[in-house]
Amino acid sequence: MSYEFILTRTEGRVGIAQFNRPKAYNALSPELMQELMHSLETFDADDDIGCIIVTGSEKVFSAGADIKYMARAAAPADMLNSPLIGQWDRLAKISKPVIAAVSGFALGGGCELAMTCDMIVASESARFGQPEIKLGVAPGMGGSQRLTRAIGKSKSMEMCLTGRMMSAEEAERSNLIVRVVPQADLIADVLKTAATIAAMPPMATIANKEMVNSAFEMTLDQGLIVERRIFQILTASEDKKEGMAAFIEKREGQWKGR
Ligand code: DAK
Repeated sequence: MSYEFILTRTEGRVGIAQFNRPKAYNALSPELMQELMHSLETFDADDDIGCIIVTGSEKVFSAGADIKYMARAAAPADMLNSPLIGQWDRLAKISKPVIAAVSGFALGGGCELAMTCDMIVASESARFGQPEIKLGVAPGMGGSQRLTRAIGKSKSMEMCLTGRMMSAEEAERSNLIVRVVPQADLIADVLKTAATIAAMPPMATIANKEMVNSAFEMTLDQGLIVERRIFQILTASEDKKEGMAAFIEKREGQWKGR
C-alpha cells in the first residue's frame, strides 16, 4: 500500500497506519481520510493481520479536520455533500481491533478519530481537546457523545465549552485512555498489546470487540442478548474446540479463524 498522506507498515500480524501530513499538523483533509480508510479496510480484509494501530508523529497525532478546507464550505449543503462526511463512519465499521497510539495534539476531529478507535494509549506529550467552539462550531464526528460517555458530563461539558486541552495524565485519570507511557516507549508498548491481540483466535477477537461496543451503544438488556447470541455462535467454532483442548493438553492453541 502506498499513499501520499498515510504511511503503512506491518510488524508480524499488526498493521500500522501513520498520518504523514506534518506541515498541516496531520489535519484530516478528505484526501487523507480517504487514504486512511482505504489502508484500514485493506488491513481489515487481510487474514495475516489481527490488530491495527493508528498513530501520528511525536509532535502531533492530528490537529483535527482541515480548517482551511472547512472554511470554504459556506452552506450546510456544502458540508452535507462533502467527501469529508462519508469517510468518517467507515472507521467504526472496521471489524478488527484498532488502537490509537497518541503523542502530541489530538484535537477536534483528531480527538474524535482517536476515540472512535477501540482504545487509546498515549505518551506524556499527548493533549486531547474539542476546541471547535473557538471556530464557531461544535464537534461534528462524535466528540460530544464519545467524550461524554468516556469521561462523564461535567468534564466533557467543560472541555467542549472552553476548548481547553486535557493532558495525558488527566486523560488516564479520566478513563479516556488505557495508560500513559514515556514518549520513546509508545510504539513498542502499543505493538506489544497489538501483538497479544493479534495472536488471539480471530473470531473470538472480533466477537469480543463487538460485545464491548454493544455495551457502549445498547441498553443492558439488548447488550446481554447480543452477548448471549455471539457466545452461542462461538461455542460452535473450531477455535473453541481447539482452545479448550489446548488448555487441557497444556499447549498453545493453533487457530483456524473458523
Ligand atoms: N487544519 C488545517 N491546518 C492546520 C490545523 C487544522 N486543523 N491545525 C494546524 N494547522 C496548520 C496551521 O495552519 C499551520 O500551517 P501554516 O500556517 O504553517 O501553513 C501549521 O499547521 C502549524 O500550526 P500552528 O502554527 O498553529 O502551530 P502551533 O504549534 O502554534 O499550534 C495547535 C498547534 C494544534 C494548537 C494549533 O495549530 C491549533 O489550534 N490548530 C487547530 C486545532 C483545532 O481547532 N482543531 C479542530 C478543528 S475542527 C465532521 C467531521 C469532523 C469534524 C467536523 C465535522 N463531519 C463528518 C460532519 C471535525 C472538526 C474539527 O476537527
